[in-house]
Amino acid sequence: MTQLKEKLFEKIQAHRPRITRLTKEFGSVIIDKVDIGQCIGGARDIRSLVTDISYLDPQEGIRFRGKTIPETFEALPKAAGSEYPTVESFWYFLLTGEVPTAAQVSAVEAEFKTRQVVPEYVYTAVRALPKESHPMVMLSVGIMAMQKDSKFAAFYSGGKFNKMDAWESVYEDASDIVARIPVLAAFIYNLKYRGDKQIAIDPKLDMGANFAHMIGQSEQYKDVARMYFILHSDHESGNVSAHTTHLVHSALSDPYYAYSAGLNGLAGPLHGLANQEVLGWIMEFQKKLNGAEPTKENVTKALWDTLNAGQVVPGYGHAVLRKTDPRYTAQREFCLKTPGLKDDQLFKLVAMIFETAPGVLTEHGKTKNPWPNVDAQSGVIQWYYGLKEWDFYTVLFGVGRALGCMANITWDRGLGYAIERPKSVTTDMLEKWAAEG
Ligand code: NMX
Ligand code: MLT
Repeated sequence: MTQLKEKLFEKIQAHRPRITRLTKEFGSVIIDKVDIGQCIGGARDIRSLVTDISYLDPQEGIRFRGKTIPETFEALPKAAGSEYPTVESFWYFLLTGEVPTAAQVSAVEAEFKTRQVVPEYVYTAVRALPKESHPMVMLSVGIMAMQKDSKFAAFYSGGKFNKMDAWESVYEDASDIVARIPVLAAFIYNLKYRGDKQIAIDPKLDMGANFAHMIGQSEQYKDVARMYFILHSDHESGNVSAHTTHLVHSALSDPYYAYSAGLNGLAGPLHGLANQEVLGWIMEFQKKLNGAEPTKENVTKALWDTLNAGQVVPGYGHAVLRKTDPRYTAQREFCLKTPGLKDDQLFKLVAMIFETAPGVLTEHGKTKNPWPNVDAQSGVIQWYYGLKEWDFYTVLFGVGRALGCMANITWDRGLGYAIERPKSVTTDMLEKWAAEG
């Protein structure tokens, strides 16, 4: 067993009695009630999931294992020569809730090296898709293709399946997925946009740095990749990608089936695809300006044009958050402290949209949250560093989100959570309850 797996086992064993006690002694304690609006309106705010990996407060935003974004970046050991932690140190932290030592991070890095090689048949499967396929289709198919080697599926069908040990093979699959997904993503990038000019893994580099290297990016982009993957990792359990992954895995479908499904949810424009939509919106706006300077007036008009056409303003609003997303703020701060980026025209336009859109959305009066989310700021950074193929941006999100989804389902199995199966009702029933008041 690796050090990380041993530590995780210790944590899972310590946690199990808490879940047993809650279920046995306090199972009937009421923590929420459901109204008709929630039943029709996407189960909004209903407390019906449990995770200890992250928690989203509507005002404060995300905490990973109890730490805010600045606290997380501050606490974790940094990559050599960088202000940012490695993704490997964050993975240790998400899984165990403990800040790793430098030696523990090195052990995870070494473990990832042994896991990160993507089998050739996966590349063959992705190459067989039409080149015009969306890169999210390629990513989802690539993950699905790897299912053949699932250790969890082998454990289940091997005749010795038992609930107590099942987490171990989920951990194996989850770690393989996390280590391999940036390599698969880099392959897709090179296949689609660089004429299939592939770059080999550099075994000396940490995960974020190796991704930068594999897509032919600059030294500075290594920190962009580390920051991006960590920021996009997890947003408690109710978001579409995390929830889908959890739901599918709850049927004991293995992590490959589960995460491929999660990615398919992430590919929706109201979820992860919004970062692609933001860049598309900005480019369309610039085209209409036809060389004129962006001003508050023409930004306001473009926002109203979008709203009046019955569309949403991408990158704004949130199902839980009621303030500016701290992931937006973390990326904005990255822009402000990066020479060149802070004076970049596109960054200035994004900043102007930030000044304008909340007022317009408030006046429009529909959204419960007029403030920007993570997607409003992420694309401009990618664009600045030359990653201009914006239909790839959701793939970057998918690489980061693997960390949270895989940590969550490893714990799901560790704690033996049940198959998820909420109850549905009919419209007749709702009308009857409505009439009864
Ligand atoms: N622009 C215009 N209208 C909006 C927006 C927006 N950005 N956000 C919400 N609304 C509308 C929404 O469509 C709904 O209208 P209707 O009553 O006609 O159906 C109304 O405001 C109430 O919606 P909310 O309760 O505020 O939002 P909800 O929880 O249903 O949806 C989002 C949350 C994130 C789906 C929604 O805010 C949205 O569509 N935002 C734009 C897309 C986006 O940025 N998604 C990315 C989210 C973060 N991520 O990475 O996943
Ligand atoms: C996410 O990161 O998953 C999004 O902000 C959407 C959500 O939390 O619902």
